[in-house]
Amino acid sequence: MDGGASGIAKRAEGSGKLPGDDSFLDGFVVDDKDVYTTTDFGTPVNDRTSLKAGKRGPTLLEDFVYRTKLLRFDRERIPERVVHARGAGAHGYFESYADWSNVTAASFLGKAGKQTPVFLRFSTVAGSRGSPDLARDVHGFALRFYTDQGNYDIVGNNIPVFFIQDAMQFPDLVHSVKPQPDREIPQAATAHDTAWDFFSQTPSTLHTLLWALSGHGIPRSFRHMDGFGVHTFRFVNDEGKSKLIKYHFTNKQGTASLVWPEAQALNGKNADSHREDLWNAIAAGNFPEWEVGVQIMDEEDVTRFGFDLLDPTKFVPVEYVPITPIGKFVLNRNVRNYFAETEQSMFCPGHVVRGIDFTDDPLLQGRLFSYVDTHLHRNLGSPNFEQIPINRPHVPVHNNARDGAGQHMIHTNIYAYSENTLNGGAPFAANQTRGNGFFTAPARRVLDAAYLREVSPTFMDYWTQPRLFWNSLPKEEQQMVVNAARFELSNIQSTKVRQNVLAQFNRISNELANRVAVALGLPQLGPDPKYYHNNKTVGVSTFGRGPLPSIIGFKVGIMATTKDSQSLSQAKQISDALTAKGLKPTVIAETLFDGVGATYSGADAVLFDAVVVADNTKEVFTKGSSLYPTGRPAQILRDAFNYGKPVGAVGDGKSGFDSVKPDQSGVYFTNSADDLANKIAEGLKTFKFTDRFPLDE
Ligand code: HDE
Repeated sequence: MDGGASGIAKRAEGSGKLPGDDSFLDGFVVDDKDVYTTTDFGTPVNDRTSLKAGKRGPTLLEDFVYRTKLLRFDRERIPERVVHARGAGAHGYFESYADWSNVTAASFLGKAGKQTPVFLRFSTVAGSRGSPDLARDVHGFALRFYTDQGNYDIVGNNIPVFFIQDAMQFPDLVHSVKPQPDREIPQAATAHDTAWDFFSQTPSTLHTLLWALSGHGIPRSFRHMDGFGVHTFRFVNDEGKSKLIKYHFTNKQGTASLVWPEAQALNGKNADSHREDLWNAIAAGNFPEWEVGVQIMDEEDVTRFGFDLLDPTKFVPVEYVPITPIGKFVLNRNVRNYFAETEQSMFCPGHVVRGIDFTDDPLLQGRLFSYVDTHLHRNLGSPNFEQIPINRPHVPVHNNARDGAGQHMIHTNIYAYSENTLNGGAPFAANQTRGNGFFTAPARRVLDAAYLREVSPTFMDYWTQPRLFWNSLPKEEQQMVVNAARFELSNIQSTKVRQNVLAQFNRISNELANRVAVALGLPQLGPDPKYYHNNKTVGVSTFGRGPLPSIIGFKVGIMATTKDSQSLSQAKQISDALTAKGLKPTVIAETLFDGVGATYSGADAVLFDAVVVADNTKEVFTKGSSLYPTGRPAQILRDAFNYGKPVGAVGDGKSGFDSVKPDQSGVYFTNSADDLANKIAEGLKTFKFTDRFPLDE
């Protein structure tokens, strides 16, 4: 291995492949084909049986083969992330749409068509590493650019605002949402007293909470959600002129979310649905894409919109500042080893490059400390986590940092101090004009101010923007928020906490508060109108956004019976027609059989985006069988319908739909396999037929 970061840079450059490939990791890959087992120090050995004194005798302390095998095993885990423990990552590349040097000196944005490798890790926040994917939660969106001027990480989320305004509050937030400490229940859920007690006492949480209670909390998949940088950052150009910016990562697949009962059931049936969807899409060559956009604002705009751009609980509505698309990224390569790449990826908001700068957002400022600190902890105290293959920059690293556990570099410069003369002064200090260095925006100022532990008065309106969000949701998604709040609050024990939450909701909307109150058996509240307004914005819902641009990789269950060859051959025909459209059909029958991919004992509506029934299947719905739970085939259809999925049937397959009227939207009865496939594909673009979901009167 031609070790060292510069060696890696050369390999990546010389490979001649798109930067989206992960060839920069090639030098670290270990493949075990046709080789003998060795110890960690390279001695070929037999590690199948321990060394014993006689056939039935005790294992000997001398057995270094046993000892090294076990001591390695005993240390396989590193601490999981204290938050965002559950996640999945993939490689890809970013491509700049243009030369953006008028606004930023960042080299990866310096030329139209310029490509930069990226690694993205998606996550949920509250659950532990083994928790199910479909927890209602904010979702992490941590994006690393391996630029030719060093690594740049945007450690964002799928919701554009955050719960709190000061990093000092983060441990409190996390303690409140994590499982209650006595019994460690519930896992990956906020439906418990401590979470809502904190939320109701910290009204800055309300805005993010409403987003999480809407479809944004339960996306269909990582591919179908957007990302946001959340904080306001700075772009700085070569002349030192700076702009305030907000990042948007807009997915090109279309935004799609599940409904809550569906998400809960899916967690039981397939706890890995999000990571599986991402993996399968990339493995099949259906590479997901996001457009990178920025809202660009002047330094003077910081309090112009009626809120403070340094307050991370606020977003900038697009009516105020449009989003300028600056590039796109594509995820086109799965990891080769989950632990080595995804688990050991260590993102840092403080990983920045020339042309980018921070702002004084107190949450961002606090994060700049916490991530490095947590990585030191996760890497068992060693700062050399930056040298782990997935974390290395693709450019040479030169500084006077030395040694430490797991040091991989062989530093030959013995003058590891600055200033020196004996090494000609190198490594030199780089800055705005020398060595293409990082520099702080010259416009940045600290006001002449006293030292305070106080919240800025410009941060104290916690209700206007949640109301803007609420007003802007279609009624189906408002209902979703109400239902989610009813679920969460009916699962907590304390009436006092429920009342505190309703009082906060009531400052956002009297209607919201009272629709939740009614389900909790609590009295209706009079309006608390100080922050009420009728403004709306666009682009904040997950429902009602029009047809999805892409349905590639969506899953369709085709119900058939092994008792009828016609039913099976028609299922096959439907399957072929759907496959031709880039969908992933699975034929379901009583037993596995040629062309049958799932059984009624294993299949469930939540495993599919749409469900259809082949002809000649009547018996499946009318006769029971010991091969599957009572009523299961009919239940699959009923659930699919109730979860708002497109459903349909050919011929007498219709008999399975005991309670479904053919004239409802998203229900397709036809006499031809091809026609059904066409209709289902069309229906999948709508994804959820929300008119099936009951609304409050
Ligand atoms: Fe994080 N956050 N966070 N966070 N965060 C972590 O770092 C923290 C915040 C986000 O896929 C931790 O490596 C503080 C906002 C993502 O590896 C930790 C504050 C946003 C990830 C940490 C915040 C995020 C993390 C845990 C101030 C969106 C996963 C393990 C209140 C803009 C990254 C780790 C990955 C992870 C601290 C708030 C996003 C402890 C102190 C706001 C996507 O360092």
